[in-house]
Amino acid sequence: MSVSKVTSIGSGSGVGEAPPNAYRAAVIGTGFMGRVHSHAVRANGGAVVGVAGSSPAKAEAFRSANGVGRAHADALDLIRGDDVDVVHVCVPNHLHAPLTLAALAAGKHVVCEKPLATDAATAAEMTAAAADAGLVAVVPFAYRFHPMVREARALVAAGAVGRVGLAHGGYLQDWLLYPQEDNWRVDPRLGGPTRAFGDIGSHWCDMLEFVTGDRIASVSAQTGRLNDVRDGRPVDTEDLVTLQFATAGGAVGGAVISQVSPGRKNSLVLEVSGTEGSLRFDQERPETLWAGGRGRTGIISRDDPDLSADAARLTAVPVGHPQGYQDCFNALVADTADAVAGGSPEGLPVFADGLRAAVIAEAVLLSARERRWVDVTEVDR
Ligand code: 4PW
Repeated sequence: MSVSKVTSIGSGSGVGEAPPNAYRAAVIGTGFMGRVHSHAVRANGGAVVGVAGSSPAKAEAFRSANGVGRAHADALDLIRGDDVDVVHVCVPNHLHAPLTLAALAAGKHVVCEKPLATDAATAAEMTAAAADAGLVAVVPFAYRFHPMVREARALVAAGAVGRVGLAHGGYLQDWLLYPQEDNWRVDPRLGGPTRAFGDIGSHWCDMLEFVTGDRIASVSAQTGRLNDVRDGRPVDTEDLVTLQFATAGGAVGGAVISQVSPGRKNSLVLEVSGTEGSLRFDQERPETLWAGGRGRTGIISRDDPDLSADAARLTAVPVGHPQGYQDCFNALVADTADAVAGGSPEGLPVFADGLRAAVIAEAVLLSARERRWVDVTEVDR
């Protein structure tokens, strides 16, 4: 299916001259992620032709606040529209599979939020459906689009770290700290059986594997909970995870995952060290990379003249003008558009990566439940 020029659509694109591969999107979901995806589509010169949400009123409110073409009461009507090239699925996790499968069946490319599904078997079914349809199917592991994450990856690949022996860090937030704070993610029927790990631990593991090119082979995990009751209801999902792992390449490591760490807003940190050096990326300081060595230790910044080509291509604004979270999504949409137009952009996270995250999450839950080391192959069907 070809992507038509977006300039003719008018409504919502907000640009004069759209990039040749800008696309027309349907956004399903009216929350924070729906807004982030919509901004990214438009930043790439595309148009959000329609939105659907959990109620007609929410869809209409989103439409008028975000300059979207039209509001739909029925997501399936929107998905099937002739003027939709790519469907962005930004709804609670249990709806990812039915909406994605409907979009693929309608011949639409898909960007589906993570976790791709609430279990690995469904994620596998979605991945197979996308492959069978020959459509672009992206899962937004958006932190891959920080230039300094690309730089870390390029440095590891070039041997600057040597043989990686240790990887550690974590992903800490505090937005679910208090028992009165509730969210659909807390409910396993809507969010799936893992919450903190599925929601943010998945980003950490994706970043580890993306940067090192290595794979987590076995895990030993514990889960914990600060709040057993939220909003008067008992809670089944975890607030906390501690993870130990070994990789196929022979490294060992650990990560701590929490959505209840006071003061930690979006602290995603990965440090890898090897026989030659260490690298540390901190998502809350995304313009720099700490590079450690026995001889020399320093900071690599986004204006380094030796920045790798892949890091340099993701530089959106001159140094001194910080770029961050939304820029990552903008870049993800630009690469999605490239893939829709037939390109093969470097490092685009696709459904296979979402399936990989779902498999690791199941291994983590199994390990915590049975209090033992689990080989990822045990759940990798
Ligand atoms: O994917 C994650 C979300 O579910 C995000 O990167 C941050 O934490 C923002 O919202 C949640």
